[in-house]
Amino acid sequence: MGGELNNQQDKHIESVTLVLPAYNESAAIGKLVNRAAGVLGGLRPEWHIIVVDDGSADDTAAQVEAIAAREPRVRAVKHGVNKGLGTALVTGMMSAIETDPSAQHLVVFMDADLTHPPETIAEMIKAAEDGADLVIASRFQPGSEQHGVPPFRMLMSWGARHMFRQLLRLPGVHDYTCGFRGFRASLIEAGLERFGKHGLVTRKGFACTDELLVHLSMLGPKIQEVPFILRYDLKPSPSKMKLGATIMETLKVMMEHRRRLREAKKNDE
Ligand SMILES: Nc1nc2c(ncn2[C@@H]2O[C@H](COP(=O)(O)OP(=O)(O)O)[C@@H](O)[C@H]2O)c(=O)[nH]1
Ligand SMILES: [Mg+2]
Repeated sequence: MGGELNNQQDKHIESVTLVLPAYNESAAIGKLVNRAAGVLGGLRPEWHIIVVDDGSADDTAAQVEAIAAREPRVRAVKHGVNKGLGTALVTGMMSAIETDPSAQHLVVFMDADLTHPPETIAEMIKAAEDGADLVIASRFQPGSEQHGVPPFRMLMSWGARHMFRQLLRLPGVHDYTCGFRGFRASLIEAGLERFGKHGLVTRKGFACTDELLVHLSMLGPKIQEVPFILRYDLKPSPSKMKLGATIMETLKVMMEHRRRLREAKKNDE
């Protein structure tokens, strides 16, 4: 069967691609891409930034294209219409691994709203070189901080954290719902092979983030968290998360995964 992960690979990270899913992020995107380009350039000579512009109605794509005209390592991949964060994640993953699906290529996903510091990518590379296949920038590690997060959002992430830990308990994982993560390209490729392009992420909305994690966890990757400082106070535009839909979809992801684990256990017996 395809979709197997080779855990015996060389752990060195040679190249990094940062994928930024963006929907109407004109207030943040230009500033963020320039800052991230500076950070990545200081980390590895081989780096790329891909902005997945998901049918934005503002000049998000135009700002990225202006930067790309002078920096060929930056590019925009555009959806003609808004297809949702889940579809944008898949587009970003496929574009990122197209030319380099190797284990030495780290693909990092991050919000495009200035709340996730690209400087944390240095720690993510270190964690990968220590052996991780999947690195989570976590809000729940010693050294993590959260600034400016509205109380209801704090409650939601706290609730999701405890429910995921009760129901699924992935070793080493405390933060199941943050979109700031690094994946070896080889893990993404194995995930796409195992679940298919339409099966790795089926949720169109924000629960896609949790779904991607639980699906990839089935391939047995080594997962490690690094702390980061969430600067929600710097967010220049309102959140695009639909609260009610995200809660419902997240519960579905948890239940589906529990069912899958139970069936797998039954088949083993
Ligand atoms: N491609 C794509 N990205 C989206 C969509 N909705 C939100 N995003 C991006 O997903 C990230 C998370 O959204 P954000 O508003 O920051 O959510 P929050 O940080 O959870 O409040 C940001 O980079 C958004 O631009 C969408 O429909 N498509
Ligand atoms: Mg955000």
